[in-house]
Amino acid sequence: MLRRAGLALALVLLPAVALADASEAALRWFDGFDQDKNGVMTAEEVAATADGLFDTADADASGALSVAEYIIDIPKDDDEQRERAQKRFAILDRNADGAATKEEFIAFAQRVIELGDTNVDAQLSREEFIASVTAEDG
Ligand SMILES: [Ca+2]
Ligand SMILES: [Ca+2]
Ligand SMILES: [Ca+2]
Repeated sequence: MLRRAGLALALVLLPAVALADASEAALRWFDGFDQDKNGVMTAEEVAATADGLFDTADADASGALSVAEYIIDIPKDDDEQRERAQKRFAILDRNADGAATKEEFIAFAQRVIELGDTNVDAQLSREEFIASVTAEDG
């Protein structure tokens, strides 16, 4: 359960992702966080990435993403993708106030690190990440 949650959590942070290439998208997601490209993702990198992402996606500079801002890259006629993205947004928006704050986003990404960090060094390596998103339940 926990291992599958890793992929689910990763996808929550990627609004516009087709399920078919989920693993590839998850790796892109990881590389996006690994800002110094050393193959390891840290909480510090998560926070820095969240800053950049919110600067880009937060169109009205409210300090939080609305569902409209979250799904902005998904074509308007792609109802299935929009519905999935809206479900992911609801997971991200933990207190369900209709706004995904940077704090909520960071808390989420940190959970991904914790779930995948099998050697408990407070860092998520690319190998740990791959293992956590590709593992099947036993
Ligand atoms: Ca890194
Ligand atoms: Ca919220
Ligand atoms: Ca680790």
